[in-house]
Amino acid sequence: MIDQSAVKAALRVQHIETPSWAYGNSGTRFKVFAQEGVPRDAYEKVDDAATVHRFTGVAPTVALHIPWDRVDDFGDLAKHAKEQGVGLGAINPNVFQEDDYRLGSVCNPDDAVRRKALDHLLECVEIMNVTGSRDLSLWFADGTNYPGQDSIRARQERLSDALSTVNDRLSGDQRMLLEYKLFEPAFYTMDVPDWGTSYAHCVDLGPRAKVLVDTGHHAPGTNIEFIVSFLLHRDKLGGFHFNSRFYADDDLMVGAADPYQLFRIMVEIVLGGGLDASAGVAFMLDQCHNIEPKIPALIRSVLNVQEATAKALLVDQDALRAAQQNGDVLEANAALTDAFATDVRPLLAELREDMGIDPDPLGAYRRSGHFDKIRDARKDGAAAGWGA
Ligand code: RM4
Ligand code: MN
Ligand code: MN
Repeated sequence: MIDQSAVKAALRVQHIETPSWAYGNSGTRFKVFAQEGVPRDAYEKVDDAATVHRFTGVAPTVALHIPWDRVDDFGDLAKHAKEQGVGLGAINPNVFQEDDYRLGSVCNPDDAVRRKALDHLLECVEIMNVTGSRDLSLWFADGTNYPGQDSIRARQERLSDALSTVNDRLSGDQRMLLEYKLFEPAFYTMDVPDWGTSYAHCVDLGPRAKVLVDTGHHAPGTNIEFIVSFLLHRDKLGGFHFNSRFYADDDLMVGAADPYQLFRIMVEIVLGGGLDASAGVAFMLDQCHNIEPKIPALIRSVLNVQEATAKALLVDQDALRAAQQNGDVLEANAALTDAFATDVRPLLAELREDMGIDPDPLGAYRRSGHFDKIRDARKDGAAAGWGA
């Protein structure tokens, strides 16, 4: 028998971090469709993250991307976040949007460019010191497009050097999470193409360095839950960038393309103790809402993660283990599929009532009239976004 109150207790403390960049305008390389009511600066992005938290109760932090969210005083931004009921989460350096980075950032063959990229990473550690953020999320667009373009080995050495300098700057409970991505923007080699490369660097770096799994960064057919299980077992799973993909790095809403995959990932998290705070697994979203309204899309995404987690918590682990031990393939599989088939919405509605929030977060947001308010308040000035 599953203890429903234990399930609710686990869900109550699961924190899902939203990304500041998901609140701004975004698009593909073909077109950015401007939306109304979009935040104009980091303060307003924080306000929107606070709105998502108000309606879901489980999204108490927002990740920042530097320099997209650069402000004069990060202490003041942290204070503003606190006043709105949220905190500032992971800091994401951006070393991919300047002309200097044509041949890469920390792996660039040019010393001066490498130094510039490293300085930005170190500046982000300084920002963490002010915001109180625990995690530095590192994603490098570095790689090559053509065979022979640069030395694969030398680039790995440059990467190690930069990572170890950053690692030495971390203090307290600070960590660095190293994200990998199979391809794009480089198409021949990426310098951190897969979890194995990230894992090897993180092992070298020691306990502060962990792997960040962005669910959209794998080849089609990759068994992501295997990676999750392996890394968690080795104490090297730093966290997730959740999103959905149909083709490439689509950045669609998590749980939209393949809710069963999300469930299977959360099953490995639950079985491996990854929901315990001591496991240090950060549940973050990394999405772009190009055609759908942003705040409701983020509410939907948070709910999707929560639903998958609830279903994973409903797996009858005793029955699963017994079936596995008996070699009963069908019963073992049924332990998972039964949990996946359970409608967890009534349980989550109850949980929300216990938490003092509306049981229907999306409906409540729509009824609140909040969107009309921000649309009017943000009529003037330039919306934040990629501006492509
Ligand atoms: C990358 C990667 C990073 C994100 C950027 C915007 O593909 O997922 O995490 O910060 O996109
Ligand atoms: Mn990502
Ligand atoms: Mn991505």
